[in-house]
Amino acid sequence: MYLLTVLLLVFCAHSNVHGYEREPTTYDLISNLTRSVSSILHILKDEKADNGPLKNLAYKRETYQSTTFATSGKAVDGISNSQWVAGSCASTHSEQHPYWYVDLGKEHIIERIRITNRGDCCPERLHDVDVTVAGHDKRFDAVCGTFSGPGKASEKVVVQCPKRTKGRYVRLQITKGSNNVLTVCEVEVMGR
Ligand SMILES: [Ca+2]
Repeated sequence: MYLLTVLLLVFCAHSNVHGYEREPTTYDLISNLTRSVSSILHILKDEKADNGPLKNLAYKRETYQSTTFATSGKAVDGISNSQWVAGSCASTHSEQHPYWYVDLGKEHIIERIRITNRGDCCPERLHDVDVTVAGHDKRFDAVCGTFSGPGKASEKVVVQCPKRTKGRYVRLQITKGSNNVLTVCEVEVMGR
């Protein structure tokens, strides 16, 4: 029923745009029908793209952070081990508003962010984390969500973005308090 409605709407739209000053020929009708089918295929293709399988877009992408105590890339190495001695957690030094971000390489639809918190020590350090998204211009003005915390040991924090959030860069930043250390053992950006 939905398809039939779309077909009729698109067909009518094409008929209006290409209004006839004469009786339409069979060629005109076939031509319009072809354009209508083509439009529908594009609509279906877009819908399919929106509903495709989610994958971790951050895996082994370029990463950056405000200061470095443990390298930022450890958060996208595909290893979620939350024990510091495993050597797979990224961390900043202590500062007021530390941040970490990943470059996904190109713009994607982003559904949610999953953050693995440190498990062997100081999980409460993860608090008041703003997750924002930016396009090519690196203006992090699209808010995905906030984790107020404080985090629990080895917690998998999930921040769900508003529907159809799109961007290339995803940033985590602690926005409240002072003497903050941002430590993340894995950051997965789930999207398409
Ligand atoms: Ca890791």
